[in-house]
Amino acid sequence: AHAETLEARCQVPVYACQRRTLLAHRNQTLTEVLQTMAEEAHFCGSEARSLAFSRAASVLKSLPWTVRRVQELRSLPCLGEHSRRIIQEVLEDGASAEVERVKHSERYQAMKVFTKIFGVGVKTASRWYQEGLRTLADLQAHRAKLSKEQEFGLLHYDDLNTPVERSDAEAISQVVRDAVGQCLPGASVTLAGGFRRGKQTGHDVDLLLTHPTEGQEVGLLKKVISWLDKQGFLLYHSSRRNTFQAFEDPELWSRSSASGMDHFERCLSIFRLRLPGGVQISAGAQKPGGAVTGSGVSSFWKAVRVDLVVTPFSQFPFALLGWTGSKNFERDLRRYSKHEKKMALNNHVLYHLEQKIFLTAASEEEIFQHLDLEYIPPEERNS
Ligand code: DCP
Ligand code: MG
Repeated sequence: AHAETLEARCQVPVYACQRRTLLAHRNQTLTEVLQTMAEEAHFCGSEARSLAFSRAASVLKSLPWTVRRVQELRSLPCLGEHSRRIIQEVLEDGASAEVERVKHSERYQAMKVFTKIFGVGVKTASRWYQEGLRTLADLQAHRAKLSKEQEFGLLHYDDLNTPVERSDAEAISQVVRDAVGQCLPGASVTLAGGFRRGKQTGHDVDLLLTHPTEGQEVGLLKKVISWLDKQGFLLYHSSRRNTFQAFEDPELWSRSSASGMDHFERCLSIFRLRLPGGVQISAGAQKPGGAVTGSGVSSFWKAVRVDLVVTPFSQFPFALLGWTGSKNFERDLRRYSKHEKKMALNNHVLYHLEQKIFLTAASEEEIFQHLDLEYIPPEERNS
């Protein structure tokens, strides 16, 4: 009865960017099964279905009570028939037969193993599955043609699939801060992504670099990478230049931003993180055996995925908002901007589609103000 009173009183907004979602929530069991279904749909290329399950999970994460009966879901948004059915099964039987079938299916398991390789997406993983491959050992025996990125992904598979601890993220931020300080005094390094939302672990470290004098940031990334490389911090890196064109058709960005891609100068890297207490080993030293064989246990360093993103100062608040996540929060911010405010938001700018003007912002708070949204701090963006 208490839950139903809460439900009656609780108007859950449709857009994730209108909800406050803390990391710890009350419906873990249900959100996990829905996220498995979202992942499975994504593995099948059914993005709409995947999105529906993600949105359902996201709504449950924001609830101030634990759902015990399916009737409590009556007035909630974003809960489609399929999600409700699965939730009901879990509530009544303790598990959903459909979700169990998915989790144990050969395809889901193989896709999971392959997509966990850095640089491998659903398309490549599906192709390997079609070709009859199922495991990493199959992949190696088959001598599948790999990109440079994938080769490193496979080599450091175990490390890159070990959660990155907050202390690792802080240590790497500090190393990058030292590098940036050497290359361009006054430039700043900001930890974004899940760690900024308060997560204790993550799959990578997302760092934003900028300088308060616009233009000074040009050329910074090359110097930083070269410094890090010389010090032996990089196992792999690949950079992309800035391709943002301020005078391009704003209608185009609103579309390209839907995929979560931006145009900043960026470096995808694999860091060689020295572990505290370990003896110093010379730069370039290799772990005994490949990561795939699982014999890298006794080493004093670990491989960590790090993204370095350089932003011009005037775009920094947009980049910070975009790179803080969560993905559900970002997606809904863009959707809300477009449909409720007739504005196009991406990681670079906010553009009013009818007034045809750019709305500038010096902070994330100002962006929320432009959008008539209550400010939601990073810790409450875990939708
Ligand atoms: N992002 C983006 N454009 C990209 C890549 C990422 O806007 N080309 C955004 C999406 C996420 C945020 O940056 O909201 C961080 O991406 P991650 O995949 O690292 O997600 P998290 O940091 O939230 O998760 P994890 O803790 O697993 O690293
Ligand atoms: Mg991250």
